[in-house]
Amino acid sequence: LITLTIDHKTVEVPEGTTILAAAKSVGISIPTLCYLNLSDFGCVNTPSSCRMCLVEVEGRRNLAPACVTPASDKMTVSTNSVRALKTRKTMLELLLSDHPKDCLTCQKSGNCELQSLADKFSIRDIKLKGEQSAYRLDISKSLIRDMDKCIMCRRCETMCNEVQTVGVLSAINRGFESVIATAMEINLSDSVCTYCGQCAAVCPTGALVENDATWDVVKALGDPEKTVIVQTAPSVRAALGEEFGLEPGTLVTGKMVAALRGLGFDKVFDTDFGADLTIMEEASEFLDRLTRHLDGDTSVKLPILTSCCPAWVNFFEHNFSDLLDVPSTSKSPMQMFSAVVKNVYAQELGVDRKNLVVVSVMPCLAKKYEASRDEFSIGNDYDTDIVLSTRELAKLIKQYNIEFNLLKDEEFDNPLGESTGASIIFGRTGGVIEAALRTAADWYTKEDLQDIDYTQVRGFEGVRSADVKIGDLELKIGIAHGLGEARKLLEEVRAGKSAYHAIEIMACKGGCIGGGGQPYHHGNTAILKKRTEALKTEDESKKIRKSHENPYIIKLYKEYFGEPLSHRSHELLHTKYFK
Ligand code: HC1
Ligand code: SF4
Repeated sequence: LITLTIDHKTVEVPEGTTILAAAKSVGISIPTLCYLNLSDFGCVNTPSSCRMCLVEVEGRRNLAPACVTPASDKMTVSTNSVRALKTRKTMLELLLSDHPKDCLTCQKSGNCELQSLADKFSIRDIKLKGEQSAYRLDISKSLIRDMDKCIMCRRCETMCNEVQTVGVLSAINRGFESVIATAMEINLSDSVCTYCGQCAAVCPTGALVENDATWDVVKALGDPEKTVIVQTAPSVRAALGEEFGLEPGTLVTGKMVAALRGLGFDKVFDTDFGADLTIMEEASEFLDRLTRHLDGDTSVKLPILTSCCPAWVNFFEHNFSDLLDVPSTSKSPMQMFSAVVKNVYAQELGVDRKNLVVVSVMPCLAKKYEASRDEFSIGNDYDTDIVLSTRELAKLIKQYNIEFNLLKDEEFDNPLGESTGASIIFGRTGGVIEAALRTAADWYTKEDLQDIDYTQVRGFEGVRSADVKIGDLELKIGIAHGLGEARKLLEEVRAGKSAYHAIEIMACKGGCIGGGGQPYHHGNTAILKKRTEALKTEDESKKIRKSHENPYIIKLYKEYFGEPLSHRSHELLHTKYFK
């Protein structure tokens, strides 16, 4: 350990600790804009470009950037000398001099780190006047990129290149001309962007934000011709409360349902029903491939890969198009749900599908893109009409004057609001495969197994390997979250060296609970773990915890689909992948 003094406080830290981390350990928060600690994701963003963290180190002539300067024994640091404060303020004014002054209409207003520093430093006038950047907006289904608002912190670049290994965003040019861009400055929609939204999740300003669809929902809700149905993804309930000041990990399922009813949706249903349906098909596919493989059928591909995460689907379509027959062909729960609503439930309701609007509330920005894929529509009539992120839903609830925290818990509507514990854990890493195991194990052993907590597949390491025994079968299960981690498992599959029977992949760290549309968590895994715990609580509170025991799923198969993998289920519940 080394001992130093920061703002007259004695600090003891291990050698190699930065001044920034040493200060934090004694409750001194030095401001930062570019720095982002993603060490749980395998990297730290420290371009040291924003100069917000400059501090005074006794004996040094120049101020030192605290994010990259190691603390040393007997060092004396002042984080709030007049020179440090003045320099920080000047740096901030410099950043603001080339920044649009449209805080009132900026989508990031209220969540912008630059805006909150400007307030903290009492900047009331930007004296420096200079040239303004003027880039064109890049609008895709999922994201809006406004490089006029970019402060070159490079967090998105680190996220896209190092964590996700997608490599879409990087800095080009020098000096005033420098900007984060795609290769050849093409639009994101023409690039290999997966729409995972993790760049937007870490952007400190409004340079990268979701394509906001709240007004489309307002219009649909106000249209008397339309029957508007909402479905909510498993992980939304574990994070939505944060937007209303509740502690991370507060489960708000009942309040969320009440709020959605308050907004005026005709039916408040649950994507979790779709997740149970996904398990029916995916577990069947898995057992089918597995038994044929064990019977010596060499045409069968193993491992099977889960396919419900749309950013992951984009990633393998772009990067592993030689392996398109490996993932499960089951549609995601969101798309299965919407297909059932538009093609089966519409008839039950006696509503023409063109007058039915399906709104999905998702933790994910790639879901906006997924909903717009051609294969999920009949002409211009899409199965999922509008996708809102968790953040957008919170905004809508506030617009409709609903006091979220005062709401009394309400229940989902039936039949498509009924779900099991298995579907709830879809929202966290390892949950989809655990849900599939709960069903596959019962089906394979022809028993009603009681030991259904597959704790081997749980955890937070980026890549995990689990040995699972079902009956006489010894299964090897792989789990990856984060696209960089997924790439490692995929390279093994490509090389024919994968020892796994099944692999679950989620594009975002933690799974959907860490999706790009969730309340901002700034790479703080403690928050993600609390959201994971919330889903565990809900799973354990459910009377039915296996997808194939959902009574409405049983009814749907009896009355409509027949068996999993039947002709009808192939028509409505399965999909294809494209190069
Ligand atoms: Fe997910 Fe899924 S779990 S993909 O992570 O399979 O978005 O929450 O809705 O579709 O159910 C997201 C979450 C979500 C789907 C389900
Ligand atoms: Fe990269 Fe994901 Fe952002 Fe696309 S959405 S640019 S893949 S981080």
